[in-house]
Amino acid sequence: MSISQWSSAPRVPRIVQPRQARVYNALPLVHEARKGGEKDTPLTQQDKYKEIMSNFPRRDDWVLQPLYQYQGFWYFQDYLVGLLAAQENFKPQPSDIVLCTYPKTGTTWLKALAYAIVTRSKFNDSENPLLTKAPHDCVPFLEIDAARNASNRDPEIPLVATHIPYNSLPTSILESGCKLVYLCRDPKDVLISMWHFLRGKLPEGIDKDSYINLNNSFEIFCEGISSNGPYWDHVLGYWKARVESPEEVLFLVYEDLKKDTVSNVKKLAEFMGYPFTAEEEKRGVVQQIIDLCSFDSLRNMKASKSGVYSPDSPYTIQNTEFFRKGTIGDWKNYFSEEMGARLDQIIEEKLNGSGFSFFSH
Ligand code: PAP
Repeated sequence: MSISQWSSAPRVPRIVQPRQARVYNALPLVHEARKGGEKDTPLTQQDKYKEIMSNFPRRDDWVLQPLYQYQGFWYFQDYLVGLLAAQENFKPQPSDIVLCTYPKTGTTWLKALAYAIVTRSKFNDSENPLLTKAPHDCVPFLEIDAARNASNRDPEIPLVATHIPYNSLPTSILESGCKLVYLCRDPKDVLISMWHFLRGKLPEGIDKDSYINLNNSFEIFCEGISSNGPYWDHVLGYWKARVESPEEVLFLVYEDLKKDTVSNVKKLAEFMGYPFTAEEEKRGVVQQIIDLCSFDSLRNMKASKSGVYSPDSPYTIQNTEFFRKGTIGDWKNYFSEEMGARLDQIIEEKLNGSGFSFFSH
């Protein structure tokens, strides 16, 4: 694949003009990768992606690591390597259902629910892998596990998950007719959840408040700069796809899923092609799945308390980090009313005319 094919310009209909990025001099990443004078060592695929990336706009003012802009969105470097690999290599199964989310919008919950629904006739209640494996280990991420190694997938489970925006999904997915399920969440709670998560990545002993300052994170997020952001463009991409092809894209909202879990879980099962029968409803199967996947249930599983997600990738995360509060409106404990109103206004302006609004949920 030649470098020119990896243009950072957005493919397919662009939702908004990407903002003018402050462009920093990119580090010579490929040379970083060849430490110790190994000049003749052939570049790995990852090194090649990093070399390509060094041509992309870069921002150093989000947290932890620089962000690179690709097809209108911002990414951490390792994540973007996975995205580029997925675009180039990922081969979906025709029956695949792709669970699509922006980070911290309820991915873990959606993975658990979808997995429990799809596998309910495969396992009896005491055997369900969700009892012993964390949701992230039951449903692979296409840009992390599945893109790195196709054998990470269980071919009998037609589920993969992704944080990739709609317009950057691998063409193989868009052309395959795979069903997509999108879950989004109130941006104020998303930012707070992300802020906690990223702070948790800082080493012990560091002054977390000065390193990942909430006000700075808020300002930068409002500018559209965050990993996988701008958040509103992520939402808009999937919303527009849902408007165009409702039979291929299901659009869910975390707050609705919290407030009316039963009907949203039924909708999810129906859309995925695994509807509950009247007999199952009578037996209470819907409620059993909801209970199994509830915040308290998942958080208290042994795998959630002790396991590590993706130990062989750059994304080593304690499973406990995926379970914090799981509530609606935690932002009120961190932002002033004015900050909340400002972010609401930005999002509403960005979504204006699309037919979707967070205010109606
Ligand atoms: P990811 O993008 O890194 O995979 P993701 O699962 O999308 O993370 O988001 C984590 C959020 O979902 C956390 O929100 P909080 O920080 O506001 O608490 C987490 O608590 C919440 N969460 C995880 N599991 C559940 C669940 N079963 N029900 C409701 N919320 C959940």
